[in-house]
Amino acid sequence: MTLFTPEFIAGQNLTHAAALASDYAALGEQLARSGLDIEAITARAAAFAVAVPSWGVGTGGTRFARFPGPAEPRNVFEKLEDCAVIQRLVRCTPRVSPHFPWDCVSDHAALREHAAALGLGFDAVNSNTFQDQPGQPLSYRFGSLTHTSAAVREQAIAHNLDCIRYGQALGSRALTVWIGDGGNFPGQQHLVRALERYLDSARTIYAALPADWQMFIEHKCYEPAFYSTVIQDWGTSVLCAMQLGEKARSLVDLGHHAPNVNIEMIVARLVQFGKLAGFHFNDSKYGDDDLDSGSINPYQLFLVFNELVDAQQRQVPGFDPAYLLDQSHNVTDPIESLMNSAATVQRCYVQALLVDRPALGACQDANDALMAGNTLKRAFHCDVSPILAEARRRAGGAIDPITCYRAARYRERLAPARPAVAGSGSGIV
Ligand code: RM4
Ligand code: MN
Ligand code: MN
Repeated sequence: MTLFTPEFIAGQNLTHAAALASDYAALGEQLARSGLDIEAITARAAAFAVAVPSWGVGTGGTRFARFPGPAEPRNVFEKLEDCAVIQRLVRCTPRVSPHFPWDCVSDHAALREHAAALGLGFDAVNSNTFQDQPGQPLSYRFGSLTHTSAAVREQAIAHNLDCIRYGQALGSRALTVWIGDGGNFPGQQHLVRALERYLDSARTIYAALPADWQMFIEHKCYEPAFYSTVIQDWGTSVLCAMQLGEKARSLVDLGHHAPNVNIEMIVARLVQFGKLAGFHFNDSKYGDDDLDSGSINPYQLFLVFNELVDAQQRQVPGFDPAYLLDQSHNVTDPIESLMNSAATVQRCYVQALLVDRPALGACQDANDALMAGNTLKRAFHCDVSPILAEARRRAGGAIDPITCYRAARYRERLAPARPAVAGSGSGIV
């Protein structure tokens, strides 16, 4: 951590400062021709934040293998140190989303102080009833909140209540619930009864939410249940959220849909009915690949932000989605991947700010499909890199975060102090 001092970052920035100043000025002139004030846009970029998943700083893996990298974080304190590196360099990731029991400690208030000393706060807390923990009395092999056994359901509910308490101590204001429950074979589960059991369990959790908290319900179409996942899509998730009440909303993880699903349209629907909790940003080619945001389909991410900026500008009441990353890394350094993703999400937000909305609305009214599409593409094709880099520079971050990170040789220097541990809690598996 002490590697990334303001002096070190400023020193690294010297190499890029002149080019940035000139690119920023050129982009400013270009935008001014369209009536846009670059300073206003840079201010919006600077105000943008996306939370980092604590589980993302470990190397993930697949069902087949995990290839740990050097100097992996071994506990939540070290995970926070890595998150602080990300924030120091990109300056748009001030909060961390913790996952329990992976991030459990004996004193959560002390953890909060540790984070604050690193310049970090906490975002939504995540419960985990998709794995068995050592010493756990009852197994989640056949489900958790929807299990046929009341005792298993009670254990899973109790864990979620614990998560709310941990989150209160950490300063969080939301609980994200994702369950892997479901069936692998037709006939394995009674489809209606499984969802009834979910609603019963979820009601108990909902009732324990503090007044200013929200419950984020996360859907996913498959895996680990390959035939009939209980909370399989946004329809089921929003129906449950509506049953539970005001404080429950649907969370959209971009990787949790079948290929080619129109996710931006789902977002528009959730916004329209006041039920959008927020996002787990990542990208995928096939399913829940958990790749870096925008690495496969950056236009889709832009179109999602196009809906979000539209809602922001229409001043939709209660519109305040949570932005979180959720990804896993098999072949890259997690710090680098998370920095890339954070910058890509911020980039799409800024590009969406450039959309000429009156022109788009006129095209829509006139049924000018071609020019409507071109209006969006015009914003998407604009290279807003100088705005992102300038926002980072002004906030004390790196003009070029990856180059700056590599120059410090963080992993190499940290490796002796962070030897590999067998069965480390890092990563998804
Ligand atoms: C799931 C889902 C959840 C995350 C876990 C680790 O696939 O995306 O959000 O908590 O992975
Ligand atoms: Mn997720
Ligand atoms: Mn996922």
